[in-house]
Amino acid sequence: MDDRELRVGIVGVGLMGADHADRIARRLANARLVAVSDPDTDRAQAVAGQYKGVRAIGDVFDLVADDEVDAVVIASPGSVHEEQVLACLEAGKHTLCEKPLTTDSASSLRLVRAERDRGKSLVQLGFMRRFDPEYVRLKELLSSGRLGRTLVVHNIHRNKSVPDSFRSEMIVRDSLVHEVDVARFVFGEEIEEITVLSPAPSGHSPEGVVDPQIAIFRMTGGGIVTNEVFVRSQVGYEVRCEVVCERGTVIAGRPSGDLYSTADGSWGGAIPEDFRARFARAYDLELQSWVDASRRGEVVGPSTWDGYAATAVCEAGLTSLATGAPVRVDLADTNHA
Ligand code: ISE
Repeated sequence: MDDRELRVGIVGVGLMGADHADRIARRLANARLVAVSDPDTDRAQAVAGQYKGVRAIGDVFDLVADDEVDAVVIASPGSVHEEQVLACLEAGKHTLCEKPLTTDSASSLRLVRAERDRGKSLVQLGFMRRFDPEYVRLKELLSSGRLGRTLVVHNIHRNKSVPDSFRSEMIVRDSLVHEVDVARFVFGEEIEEITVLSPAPSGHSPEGVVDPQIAIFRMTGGGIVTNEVFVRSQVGYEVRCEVVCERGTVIAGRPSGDLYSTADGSWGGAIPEDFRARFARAYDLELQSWVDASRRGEVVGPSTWDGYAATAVCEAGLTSLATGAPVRVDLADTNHA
C-alpha cells in the first residue's frame, strides 16, 4: 500500500462494530471508514448515516469484494467468522477479526492453514488487552527479568450485566477467551490443561447458567493461572491481572492503592460500565496499530494461530465445564510459524 489512507469496511455493527466505526471515522490517523454491513439493514443504514460518505452494503461478501474497501474489520458473531475471514483472505485484504476467531477449533485451524497456504499474513485477532498500556507495561516488566520467573497469574473478569441469552458456554467462549489470551501473552507459552469449576451461581443468573465460573489453566512450563469470570456482578466492569514472580508481583487494572470494596459500585472513584470504557485506549491503539501495519502490508499483534489456540482452550474448557474435571488441550502442531 502507498501512503494513501486505509479505506476500511466493517462487517457487523452491533455494540463493538459501531464502537469501531466511530473510532475509525473520528479518531484514527490515516484511516477512513467507507462502508458497513449488517444483517440488520436498518442498523447498518443508521450507523452509515452518522458519517459522511459511508455506504451501507447489504451483502457482507459484496463489502469484502468492494474496490473501495482496502481492509476489513469483522465484528460479527463468531459463528459466521470462518466464511467471512476466508472471503477476506481470498480477496487479499488485511483483516482485523474480533474474538473469537471461530467457535470451534477445527474451523479455526482451517483458517490458520488457509492463511498459511496463501503465503501471506493478513489477519490480526481482536485481543485488545495486548494493546492496553497497563498490560503492555506489565509484559515489559516481566520480560526485563527484574522479577525473576513468572510462577502464578490471577485474573479477575467481571461484567456488570449481560442479557439472559448469555449462557454458561458464552461465558467461556466470549469472556474467558480474553483471559486465555492474557495467560498465553504473559507466559509466552501454550496452555496444556484447563479445569472449569462451577461455584453456586449468583441469584442474578438465569436458571441453569453457571455464573460466576472459576477456570484454572496449567501452562506448558508448569505455571498456573486462576481466573474468575462473573458476568452479572451488578457493579461495573472490573478486569485485573496479578502476576506472581520469584521476586515480586505486578498488577494491571488496580483501581486504588488502598483496601477497597465495590459493594456500592464505587471505591472512591468510578468503576467503568463496560469494556468500551475500560479498554477505549487499548482499542484505539489496537486499531491504529492495525491501520499502520496494514498500510505497510504487515500484520502485527495476535495472529490466527493465537485465535486458534484460544478457541482450542475454550473448547476444552466447555468439556471441563460439563464435568468439573481437568481437560488436556492438544494443539494441532507447534510448527505454525
Ligand atoms: C465481550 O464480548 C467482550 O469481548 C468483553 O471484552 C468481555 O469483557 C465480555 O465479557 C464479552 O461479553
